[in-house]
Amino acid sequence: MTETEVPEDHPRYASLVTRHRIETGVDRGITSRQGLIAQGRGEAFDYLLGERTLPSADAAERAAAAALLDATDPVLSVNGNVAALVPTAIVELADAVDAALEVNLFNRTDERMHAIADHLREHGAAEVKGLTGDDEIPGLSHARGTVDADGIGAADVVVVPLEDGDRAEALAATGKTEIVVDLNPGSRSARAAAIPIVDNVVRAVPNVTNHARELAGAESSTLAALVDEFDPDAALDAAEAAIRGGDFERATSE
Ligand code: PTJ
Repeated sequence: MTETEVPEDHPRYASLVTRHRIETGVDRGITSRQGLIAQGRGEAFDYLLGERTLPSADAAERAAAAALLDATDPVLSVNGNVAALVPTAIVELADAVDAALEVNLFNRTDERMHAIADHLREHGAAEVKGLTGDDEIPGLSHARGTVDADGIGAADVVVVPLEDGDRAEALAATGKTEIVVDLNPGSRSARAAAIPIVDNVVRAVPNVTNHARELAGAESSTLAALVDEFDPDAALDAAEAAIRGGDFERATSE
């Protein structure tokens, strides 16, 4: 069954399409098999959140847009799940905030690095970083810490969707402003981030772009105020409260 063959009237259409994208990503050598497990974990949290963008996540997405627009050298990090799920949307976000795209993998192989870079170019990316690998995030062993010196290495603001906790903590320790997209508000990645976005990457990335388009042309002081006013702990608490206090029957009966 291809994406176009998923029955549109199925009550869980959006979820089925997402699963097919990840499956196709694995078949094409873009997504790692661990990416399937990560997706399953994310889906469970999304059920509990009611598969919607919480007001607190929308506020985080607006703060993320402001931080990206106000950045000097913003970079969007792309892994195998992001490339499979939102290739067009991540290229559009990069264009909207004038950010670089960098392939950056937890399970780094040359084959997957090239497959993802090609996939992003097929979806409109003019330039894709990550293949040079001439810098390291301090404190990470092996290829997990490899980045481009003129990409994540030089960035002041980095978006890392679906990130491993160790890497997110090491990146935050470099002093860069870290924006994490992660459906688990208790994950170390979300807790390490200056701006944690607790939302599905398929909703979060287009919504950050929408906010960026609205905020385009705003003064730097306005953008900086939006970032300063954002409270990461309050956002994480709101997501946790939504999960613990949610209407479980409604979320799972669709
Ligand atoms: O392509 P690679 O080699 O860089 O590997 C990417 C994965 C995601 C496999 C790797 O970074 C990994 O193993 O990540 P973790 O430690 O499983 O963490 C992934 C986090 O993302 C978990 O907290 C999930 O709940 C969350 N997550 C999964 N799917 C989504 C998600 N968050 C937002 N949107 C999703 N669709």
